[in-house]
Amino acid sequence: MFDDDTIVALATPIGSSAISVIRISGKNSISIIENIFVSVKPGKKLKNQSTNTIHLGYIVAENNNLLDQVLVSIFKSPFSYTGENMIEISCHGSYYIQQQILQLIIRKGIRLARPGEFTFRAFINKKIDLSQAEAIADLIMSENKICHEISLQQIKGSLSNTIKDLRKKLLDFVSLLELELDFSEENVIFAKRSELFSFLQELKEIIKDLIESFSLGNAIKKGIYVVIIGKPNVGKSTFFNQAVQEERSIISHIEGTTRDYVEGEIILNGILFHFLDTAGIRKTRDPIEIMGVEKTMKKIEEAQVILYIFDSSDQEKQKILSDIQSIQKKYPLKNIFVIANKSDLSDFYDFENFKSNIPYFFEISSKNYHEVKRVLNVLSSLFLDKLKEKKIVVTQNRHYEALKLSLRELLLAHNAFNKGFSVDLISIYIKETLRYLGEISGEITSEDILKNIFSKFCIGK
Ligand SMILES: Nc1nc2c(ncn2[C@@H]2O[C@H](COP(=O)(O)OP(=O)(O)OP(=O)(O)O)[C@@H](O)[C@H]2O)c(=O)[nH]1
Ligand SMILES: [Mg+2]
Repeated sequence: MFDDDTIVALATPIGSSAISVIRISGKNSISIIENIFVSVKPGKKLKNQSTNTIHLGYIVAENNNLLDQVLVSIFKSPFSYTGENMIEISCHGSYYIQQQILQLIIRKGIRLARPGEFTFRAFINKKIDLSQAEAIADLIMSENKICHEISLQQIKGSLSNTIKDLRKKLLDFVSLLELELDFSEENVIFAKRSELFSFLQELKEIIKDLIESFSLGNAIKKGIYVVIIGKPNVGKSTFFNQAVQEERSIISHIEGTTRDYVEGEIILNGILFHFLDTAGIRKTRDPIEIMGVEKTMKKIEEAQVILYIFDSSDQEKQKILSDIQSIQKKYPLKNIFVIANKSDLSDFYDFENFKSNIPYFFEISSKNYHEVKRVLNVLSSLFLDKLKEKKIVVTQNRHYEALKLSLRELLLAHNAFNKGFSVDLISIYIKETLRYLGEISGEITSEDILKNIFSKFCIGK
């Protein structure tokens, strides 16, 4: 995958803008750009300038054809993003100028970069590790505050540092165990068993915690799904429209108004939420409504939050409570919010029984935006608090898989240790644990993994 060609790409989007940035990386970048750049200061040469400096001048093509006035930034190896010699040309942002300068550079023998190739070189030159490279891709894609924060934290190396510390300690132990194997005839013990045991225990907890953080991290990256359910006519669509601040769903007093689900998005406290308004759940013969109810059931499975709405004036309170309790039982890991709606119709409802059984219970009128907003605030705070509890949040599928595999090997090591199995077996399991942990930061990687990660980048990054 890696060659040491000098590469070029447009780092800003194609099309017109105030300025565009063209990036060049590789050992010949400075000497080649020297040939097409004329400084405003007569006689000034790029190769004599110090690193991290900016120079005003012109890009001049063959036959002294002037293309643009530009700023050229110089980064000398190793003080650059890729670790190689780099140049960034800030030119005027017209499509014509971008293409003319790019083509001129290519004619001078620099090739067009592949997607992610700059970041790949940063990785090869140990400027960043793999999980940081992935976080850079996430950062470019992040569209809300929380995703932005999580990816920044990962770029700073929070996950990699944790993994590196764990690996280093494990490596120390495994080296001592291997040493014992070398001296097996003398029957000596180098690795203190009690220390190894408590370390394995500690490691297990840390990895479990990271694995657990994934469901939250993943939900936050993709947005949290909130499915609104309840009997027909209780005010689900009214609540939904208020939440997404749009007349999205049709509201009417006729039962079974919403037959298909309707989706809307909002950002609360920097977290993206997808709300789903669904067909009211009831026994019906209408084939379209039956399909709607089936879809509702499927959406419930996928959601992180179930928002159950009922009509406060409904006489069958006991039946409603037992319905809610069976939902709680069926989905113990989901957050269940319950709303007694249409509270404006009367003051005489008694919900003591509900309040004592349901952690998130609200009496509101969905017609009143401020009351709906109160529910939304509790909802977003719930997820913000969950995030604050976690020091590190795993957001990449690849990390999640590697963590699960390393936990599997670790449990085997732990078990082998408990049962007093031989040192060589324990050391095999620990080495496997090390291997999977090493895949996260990229200390151990296959070419396929690298290709897969860097192909997700855009050209110029
Ligand atoms: N008084 C009062 N009426 C409400 C309130 N919320 C909804 N309604 C009314 O209740 C009726 C049903 O509201 P919808 O939002 O369509 O109910 P739904 O649960 O989506 O109904 P389906 O789609 O048929 O399942 C409409 O006439 C609403 O105006 C409320 O808080 N107070
Ligand atoms: Mg509806």
